[in-house]
Amino acid sequence: MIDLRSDTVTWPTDEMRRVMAEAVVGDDVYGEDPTVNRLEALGAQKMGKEAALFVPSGTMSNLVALLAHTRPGEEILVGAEAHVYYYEVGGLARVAGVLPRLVDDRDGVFTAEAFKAVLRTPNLHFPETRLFCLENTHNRGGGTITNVEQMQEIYELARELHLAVHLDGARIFNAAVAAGRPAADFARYADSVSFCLSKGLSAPVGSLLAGGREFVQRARKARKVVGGGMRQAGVLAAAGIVALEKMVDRLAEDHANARRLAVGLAEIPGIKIDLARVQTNIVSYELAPTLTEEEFLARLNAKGVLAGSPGPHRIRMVANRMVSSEDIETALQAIRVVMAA
Ligand code: TLP
Repeated sequence: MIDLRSDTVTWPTDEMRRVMAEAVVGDDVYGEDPTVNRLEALGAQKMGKEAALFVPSGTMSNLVALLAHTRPGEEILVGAEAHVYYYEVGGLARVAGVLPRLVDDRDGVFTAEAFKAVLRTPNLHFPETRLFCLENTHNRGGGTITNVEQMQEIYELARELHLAVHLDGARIFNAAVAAGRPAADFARYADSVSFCLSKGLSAPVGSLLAGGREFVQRARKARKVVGGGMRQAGVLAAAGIVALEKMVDRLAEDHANARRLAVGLAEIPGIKIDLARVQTNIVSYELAPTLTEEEFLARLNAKGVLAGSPGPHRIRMVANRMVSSEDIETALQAIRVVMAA
């Protein structure tokens, strides 16, 4: 099977499995796991932040960030297409108890204008606004990048309003590699940043939530609330260290494969794709109205290719370490046959 459903399908590398077996561990709830401590320090350093917290998933990382930034009943400004609003089972409302006010991120990019457009002047009737939530790269946007200058403008707006900024940087290293800049250049314009080790970076489990020391202390407590305090988690953190030290540069291969795939797709009748949106490892495209996404995915599956669908007549394919450039050619051929039928 050529699995293009997500970059989450990546298996740990041989080196990861080796360091996991040999990891020096302790009880992390006591702060005594040296490997977790090393991963957290490394993650903080990569983001240019004072501290970081190891969490089991990107979903928990975003949730814990909301719990640490807000109180129930407060309002957050979040992208209408953002993962934290769209794909996290409503945890923001159900667990954090915050009210989302939606910002237009349909183009897969966040702008200060879009935030300004939904800001309200304080009023007795309104909830207190507390936080801006960004996502970079933007998953539903198709792996699109909000550039550093746009992030800076949003951050300056938040500062003027005394609001905090959280960045869902699940794929921040994809943005960094594509832009040819360190991830810290992006993270600089957020008070907290969540990033995943288990996507293109291939660790089996885990995300990090980085920010100021005091924020991370609050986040540590919030992680305990949601049952995310882990014990000998150094076994997992060991793979995370390899992910951060050795796997970032290779994301360029995924980007090249995504581009290869997108260019091939653009030539297939019945497929509509905006090549300008293919900026990292995600390829999102539209099928002719006569073909449903279910039909397309089933026929493709029968030819040994797995993909996903973010909505009606839409298909998402994500380049990842398990898929070679030859596999991309094979997948393209399968798509040509399905579309010709
Ligand atoms: N995204 C997954 C699915 O949940 C859709 C995927 O296959 O892309 N933020 C962003 C921007 C994400 O894309 C994801 C995962 C998460 C957070 C959550 O991470 P996990 O899966 O570790 O909870």
